[in-house]
Amino acid sequence: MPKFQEEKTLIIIKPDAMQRNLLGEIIGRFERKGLKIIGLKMIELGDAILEAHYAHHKDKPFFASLKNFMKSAPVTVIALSGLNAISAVRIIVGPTRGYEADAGSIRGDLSISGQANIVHASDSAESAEAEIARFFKPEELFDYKKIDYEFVYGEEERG
Ligand code: FUP
Repeated sequence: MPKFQEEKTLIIIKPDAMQRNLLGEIIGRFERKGLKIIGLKMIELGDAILEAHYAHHKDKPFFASLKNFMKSAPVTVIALSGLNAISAVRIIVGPTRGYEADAGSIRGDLSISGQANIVHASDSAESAEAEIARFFKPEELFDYKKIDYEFVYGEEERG
């Protein structure tokens, strides 16, 4: 069993999910998994932050359309923590295109698009650190112990 090493990761609940009234459904899935919410807020994204966040896509033909989509309504950004949280969250979210994602994943259950795919989730330790810093000020992140900790993790996993 892996010893508890807290990992933090960044989620964006995208405009399609906000418009389709899926915010509670999505947050509930992360809560039920046992992940701890350490930061949460609603924001509107602008060009500068999207150009930083999607820098790896800036030369792709879909980039302008992706930016327009991400600006089309407010989003909810969430920082989560937990054991192996970065990969655990990517598994819950599923692969990029909803029409290819397994049933049971957020994208597999709730989307059928390659663009309107409900959520963003950090894909590595480096991007998680950069993305949390991009979307949250230090004082917007909370360090606290949850009372379910001893039931979410096994004895040897707890720090
Ligand atoms: P993911 O890590 O699964 O969010 O996927 P990517 O970083 O590859 O893509 C980021 C976003 O770019 C996707 F969520 C949607 C958008 N995208 C498109 O609109 N078209 C594509 O062909 C690929 C990605």
